[in-house]
Amino acid sequence: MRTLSLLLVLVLAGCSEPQPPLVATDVEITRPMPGMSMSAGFFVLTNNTRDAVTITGVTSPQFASVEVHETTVVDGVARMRKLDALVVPASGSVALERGGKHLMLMRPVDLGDAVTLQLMSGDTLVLTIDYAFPAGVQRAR
Ligand SMILES: [Cu+2]
Repeated sequence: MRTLSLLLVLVLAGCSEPQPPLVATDVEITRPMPGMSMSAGFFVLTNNTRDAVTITGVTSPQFASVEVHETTVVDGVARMRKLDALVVPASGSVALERGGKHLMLMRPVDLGDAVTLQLMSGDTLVLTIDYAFPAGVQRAR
């Protein structure tokens, strides 16, 4: 029974700290390249619930348009396509990263030192991400 009790303690310990249902980590947003009106957003979304969360839209006060894209390489040529939905599996995570799924932030509006992203599932706001550009890094990458 020792193993079972230990497991039970671990499970209870896990429950004692309420976790937010959806968490974004490793957030990085690029500044628009000079002369360009597009930025990219990368982060890992982790779903702490037992139900899949489907992101159907992203809005930002700093960009006129935000889309979820996926980069795929076809015959050696990288192409981006727009995704209509981004599913974060139950008790799982999805990574938005260079060369894969990512956010495309288009047509900046009064872009300063910070970006706010609002992730929507239908009409429901499921997560707000506040990101500040690293100080002193003005150069686009
Ligand atoms: Cu893109």
